[in-house]
Amino acid sequence: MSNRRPEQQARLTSKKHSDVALTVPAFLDTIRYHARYSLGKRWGLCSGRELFTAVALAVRDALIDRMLETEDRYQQTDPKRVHYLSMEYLLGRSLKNNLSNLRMLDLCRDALRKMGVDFEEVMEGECEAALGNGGLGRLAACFLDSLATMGMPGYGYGLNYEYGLFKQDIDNGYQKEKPDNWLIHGSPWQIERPDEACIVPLYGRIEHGIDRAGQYNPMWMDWKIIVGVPHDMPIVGFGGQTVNVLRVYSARSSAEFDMQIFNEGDYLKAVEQQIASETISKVLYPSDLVEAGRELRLVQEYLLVACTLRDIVRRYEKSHATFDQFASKVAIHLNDTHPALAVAELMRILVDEHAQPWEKAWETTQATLSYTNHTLMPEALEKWSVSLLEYVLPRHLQIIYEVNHRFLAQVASVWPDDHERLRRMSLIEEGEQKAVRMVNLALVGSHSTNGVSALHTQIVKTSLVPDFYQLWPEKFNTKTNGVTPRRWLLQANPLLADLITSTIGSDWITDLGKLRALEPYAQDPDFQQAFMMVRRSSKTLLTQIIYDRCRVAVSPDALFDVHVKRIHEYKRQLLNVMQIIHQYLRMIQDGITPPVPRVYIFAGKAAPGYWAAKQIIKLITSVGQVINADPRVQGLIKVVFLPDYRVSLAEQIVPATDVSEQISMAGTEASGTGNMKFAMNGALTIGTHDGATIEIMDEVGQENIFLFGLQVEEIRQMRAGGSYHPRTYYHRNPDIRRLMDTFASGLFCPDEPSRFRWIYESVLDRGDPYFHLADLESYIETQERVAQAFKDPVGWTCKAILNVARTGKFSSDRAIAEYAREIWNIKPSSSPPDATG
Ligand code: 26Q
Repeated sequence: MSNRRPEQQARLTSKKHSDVALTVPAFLDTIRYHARYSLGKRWGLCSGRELFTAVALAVRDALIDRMLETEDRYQQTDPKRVHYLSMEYLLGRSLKNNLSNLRMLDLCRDALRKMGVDFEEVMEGECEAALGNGGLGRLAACFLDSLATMGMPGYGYGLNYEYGLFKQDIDNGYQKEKPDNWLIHGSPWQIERPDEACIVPLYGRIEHGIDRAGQYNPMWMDWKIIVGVPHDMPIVGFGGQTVNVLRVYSARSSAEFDMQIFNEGDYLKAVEQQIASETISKVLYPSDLVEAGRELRLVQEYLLVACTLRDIVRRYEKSHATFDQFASKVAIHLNDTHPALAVAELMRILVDEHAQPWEKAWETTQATLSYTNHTLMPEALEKWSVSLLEYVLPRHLQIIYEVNHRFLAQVASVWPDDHERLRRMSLIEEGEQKAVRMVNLALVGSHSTNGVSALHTQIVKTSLVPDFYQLWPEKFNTKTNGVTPRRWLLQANPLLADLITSTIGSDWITDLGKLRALEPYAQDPDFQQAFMMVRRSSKTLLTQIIYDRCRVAVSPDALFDVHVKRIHEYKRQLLNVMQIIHQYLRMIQDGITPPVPRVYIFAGKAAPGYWAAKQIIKLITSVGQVINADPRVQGLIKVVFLPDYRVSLAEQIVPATDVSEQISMAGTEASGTGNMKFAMNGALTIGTHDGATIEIMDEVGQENIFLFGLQVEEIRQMRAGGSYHPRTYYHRNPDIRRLMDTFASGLFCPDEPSRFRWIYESVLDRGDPYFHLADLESYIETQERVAQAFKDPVGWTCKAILNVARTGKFSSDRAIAEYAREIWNIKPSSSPPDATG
């Protein structure tokens, strides 16, 4: 098994699955056809990118046939459909994924070999679609894969940002941002649909009219227009039976629709207006913190909501005369509060445009919408100032006030005279700057609110919105996140995928619980051997990448300790650095050699305006520079920061990871999804009692994971009682004192010794808000246990195999099945594919 080359192994998997009628010569012809007639190039003169485009267009042909078939199927059977609204989709590259799900990987490899073209080089020609920041956007992408794989009628809706998440350079150890102009050469995956463009009015004022029947009839007047042009991206499920659509909108202007300019006939102003309109979908907001009061972001959110709802209503009206069946045919899901204006927009459409009575419209709205919360951090909760909303969306603000009025009356009928409670539950935050609380709006306007792990849902109920939980306990539920095993195991780790398939068959690809059948092999010396070989070749590949990008040579026999995710104080990359500094000082000052050589691997982007996060990147690179150059610790410890963390880099890191760092302060990471990808690929987790990491422990067993640190309740009590004093740890523990002092001494920044003093002060003088010192001792001890465990390769491998075998729960297929059954009430429209082929 283990002496086969990757290519041969991959072929084994896909030959078995191959159900595609296409032959190698036919596929080759299609590629050549596209090179010539779509790109206008002679084959021999195509650049790398053009080769990619020609191959992608050939694959797109296969996708489009199946996409049209899928849409016909939905039209014929008129099933209930889900519409997933998300400001972010972190898709990454699509060519290999599409080939793999169509089971055309081998076919394509053979075809390209015949043409004398390197397969991997063609794959590298694709720009990544980085239309997301991190976890939330990547989750949306995994969910699309699962919906299609399970044959669920589901559409994604988003924005077609011209610039995705910024690219990260590391310059003198600091992060530098560069624009990601990913659409500069167009995308072969997007089908523009100008005929379905959508007209969106904004700004203007409300005229308070009375209709013929004497009813109040508000008129939204003097609005400006932007146009949303849809671009459809085919999303193919594994096996190729279902191809759903992700519809992303680009903003365009339409001067002739703009009442004001049209009336004035001012040409230059119209052109300026056009430029302004087109900036709306220009760039993804690069943050997981909310920046208050950004008008452009509000307009982006409304563009998504307005275009999507028009599309949904248009499709519904094609086959239904009234709105009576709307909620039984349409589910609309809000990925966080970013699209929560959908509550007001759906009410506006039903009441203003379709003359529905308020009560009936409200019943439909609540029954249609559902909402996922992804964050507890107070600074990440969306609020829009009343004055901005009044300016941009006056009618929506009016509707929100009416919703609030009726809602508070309901609360008052349950808890009369409880003014404090009314204040807390109101959709409007009173104060100097009145603001609409989007969490409250999403909660009130939907029938379901879910958290993304068991612990997170518990915190949502008891601490984020306890009043709402008391009022409507039945609305709250948990949907633990998941990740797609197609991208994160089958494609990212083909060697492990083949080892698994040759051992237990291929059913696991669409039924990840089947990995349990690997459990008996954890003790099998032959399997262990094969497993170790697979991991070693992934690690060897990563050593090359590390050398290419960081010029640091590392050994694949060292323990690869990996901390990759967005840089954020709550995620505590700093805790990891403290531990590294401690290890280093023990070596050079105490002469203690660690049990095993280790490579600490970091990667991740900091929001451009997040000073502390950017300083932490500089800290990691500075510590790396000193340690990597110190001859006293050669071969024992290395620290690297891989620039520009993104989906494709994660695909290379995950299979090569021994230890996965999931060390957020308990109660801060809603779920995490990286944690799942690593465990599924055989990394052992060192982590806190936070997010879904707790559920990973429940699955893999306490003896196969390293959990440490304070739990949510302990932290809460220490906070409440004012009993956390970081200085006590500093004075009590000489190791902690020694490592903390390096932040003040300039050991890691001799050119500017005060550069990291802020860390010393923030931790010791400003209360250490993320409890680094409270968890440091147990983290250090636990890292010691990790090293001891790694010294026993067979014992370690056994644990790693059990991690793979027991992480089936964390497939996004399981998550989507739960959403479909318990929230959306949708069913597969075809039987799921039979992975045995
Ligand atoms: C909001 C307003 C204005 C600008 C930006 C934003 C914004 C953008 C992105 C706010 C939040 C985000 C992203 C949040 C996010 O990724 N949360 C993560 O969601 C994952 C999927 O559920 C969880 O696993 C992570 O724990 C959670 O941090």
